[in-house]
Amino acid sequence: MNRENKDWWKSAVVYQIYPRSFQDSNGDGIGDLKGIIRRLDYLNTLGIDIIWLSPVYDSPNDDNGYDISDYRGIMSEFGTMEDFDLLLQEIHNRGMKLVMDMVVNHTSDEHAWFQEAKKSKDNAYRDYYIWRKGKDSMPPNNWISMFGGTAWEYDEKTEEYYLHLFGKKQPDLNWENEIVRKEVYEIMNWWVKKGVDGFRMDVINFISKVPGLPESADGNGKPYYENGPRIHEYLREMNREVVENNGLVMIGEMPDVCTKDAVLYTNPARKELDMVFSFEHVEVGYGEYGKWSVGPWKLTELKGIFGKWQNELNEEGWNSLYWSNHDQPRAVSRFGDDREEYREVSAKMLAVCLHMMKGTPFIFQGEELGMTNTRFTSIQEHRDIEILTGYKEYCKTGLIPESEFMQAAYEHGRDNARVPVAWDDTVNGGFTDKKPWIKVSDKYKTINVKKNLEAPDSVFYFYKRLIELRHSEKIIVDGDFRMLCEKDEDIFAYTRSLADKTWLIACNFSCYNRKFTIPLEHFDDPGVIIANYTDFTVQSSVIELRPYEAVVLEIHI
Ligand code: TEU
Ligand code: CA
Repeated sequence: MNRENKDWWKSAVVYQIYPRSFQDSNGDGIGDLKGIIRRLDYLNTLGIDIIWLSPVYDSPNDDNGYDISDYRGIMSEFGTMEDFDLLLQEIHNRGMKLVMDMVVNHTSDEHAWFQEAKKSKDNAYRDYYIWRKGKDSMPPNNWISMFGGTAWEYDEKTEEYYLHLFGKKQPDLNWENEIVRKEVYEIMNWWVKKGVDGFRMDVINFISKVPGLPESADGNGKPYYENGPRIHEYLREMNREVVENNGLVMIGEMPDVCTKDAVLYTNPARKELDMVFSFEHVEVGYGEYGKWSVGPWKLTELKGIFGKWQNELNEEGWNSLYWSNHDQPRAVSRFGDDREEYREVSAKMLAVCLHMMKGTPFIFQGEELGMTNTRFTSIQEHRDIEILTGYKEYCKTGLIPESEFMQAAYEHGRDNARVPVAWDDTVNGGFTDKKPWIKVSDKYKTINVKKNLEAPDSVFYFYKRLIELRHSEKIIVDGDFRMLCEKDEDIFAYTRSLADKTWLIACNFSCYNRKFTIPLEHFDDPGVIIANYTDFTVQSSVIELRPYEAVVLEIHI
C-alpha cells in the first residue's frame, strides 16, 4: 500500500490500538510502546494495513491521553520518543502504515500554553483559549459538557471562566486565533516529518464555535459548536498547510455529523478530509439521558442508518465503517449476541455485515477475537472520566437509580473497550504480570489471542479472510451498494455490484432460523464467497439462515 497511489486508504483495513490496554512490556500494569512492537507480527498476520494509534503524547491522563500536555513528547508511562521511532520503523518495515490520533479541539490544562494563559488576562497565551466573564457569578452560558455538568470552569485568579466541552482539565483551544491554528499545523507537520502516514482528528467538527457563544434553550450547546461557521475554512487551511499532496490519510471524528455535512467534509474536490467517523448507528437505543438510559433498538433502524450513509456518500464521499472503538462497548455485546453459544458466530456475522460495505473498515483491538463487554461491579472499579462524571451528574443527583446507571455503563460504557486485550490464558490474559490499571475480562481464559490462533475456524481467521477479500476483490472497494428487505427486522441484506459481477450479502441478526429469498429471476448456482457456518450450502433461491448466519454469494442477475 503506497501513499503515492491516490486513495490508497480506500482498499485498506485499519486496526485501532488503545495503547494503555494493548500490551504491557515493563510490568507496571499499563500498556506501552514496546509492548505494541512485540505484537506487530500478530497484526501483520491478521493482514491489516493501517494502525490508528490512540494518543501517546505527554498527558496527565485525565481522559487517558485525550488531554495532551506536550504534543511533541511521549507519555512516560508509554515509553520514550526512541521507542516511538522504533515502533514507526517496525510498522513501516512490515508494510503497514501509522495514523496518529491528533486532539486539537482542546489541550490538557497542564499544557504550557494553558499554564501561561491562566497567569493573567493580558498574558500572550490568554487568547489561545476561550475565556469569558461570568454573569452574576454564573457561567457565561448554560452549555453542558459532553461528560455532564457545566462546560465552564471558573479561574479565581483572573476572575473569568474558560470553556471545556469535555473534562475541566481539557480547556478548548480558540481556533478563531490564527496563531493557534499555525501552532497546530506546525505540530502536525512535525509528526509528518517523522514519517507518520495520517491523522485521526479528534472531535474535529467542534473547533469552530458560533461567535458570541449563545445561550442554548436547554443547555445543549451543540448547535453552536458542532459543524460551526468556519469549520470548512479551517479544514481547507489544514489541508493546505499539512496534507497537500503528501498522501496523508485524514480521518475526522465527528459526533452528530449528518450525511449532508459528511459529503462536504469528504468530497475529494473540496480538499478537507478523506473520511469521517459518524455516530448515528452507535447511538441506536439511547434514551432520555443519552447513553445512560438503555432503550430497545430495531434492526430496521440500524439498516436505515447504514443504507443512508452508503447511498448518500456513494458518489462523492467516503465512509468509515466501524462497530466499536475506545469510546464504544464491544461490538458483539452491542450488536451481536455475547451468550457463549452465539458469541463467535455472531461476531463473524457482524464482521461480514460491516466489511462487505463500501468504505474503510476499522477493527478495534480485541474485536477480531470476539471480545465481549465486562461487568464492573462498582463505580470504584471504573476508570473512564465519562462514566465517573456521568455517575456524579446523573446518579448522585438522583436522576438515574444506581442500578440503572451501572447497567447503562455495562451496555454502553467506554470502559468495556478499555479492558485489556487477552493474549493467552495466563494471569491477566498475558497483558501484564502485575496489577493492571483497569480490570481484565473475566473471560480471558476462553477469549484470547492464543486460543484464536490455535483454532482454524476462529473469529481471528475469519477477519483475516475478510481482509484478504478486500485486498483482492475490487467489488468490495468500488461496487455499488443496494439495500434489500429494508422492512425485515431480522435480516440485514444488501448487494454490491461492479460491472457484470453482483455479490449478495445476507446476515441474520437473530437467534432464530430465518428464510431469505435470493432476488433472482431464475435460480442458477451462486458461488459462495464466504460464510460463517462452515457447512453452508445453497440448494434453491430460498435459503434458511440459521442463528446469526451470514453468507456472501456471487449471483448472476
Ligand atoms: O470522543 C468524542 C466524543 O464525543 C466521545 O466522548 C463520545 O461522544 C462518547 O464518549 C461516546 O458516546 C473523542 C475521543 O474519542 C474520546 O475518547 C475523548 O474522551 C473525547 O473526544 C475528548 O477528547
Ligand atoms: Ca507498561
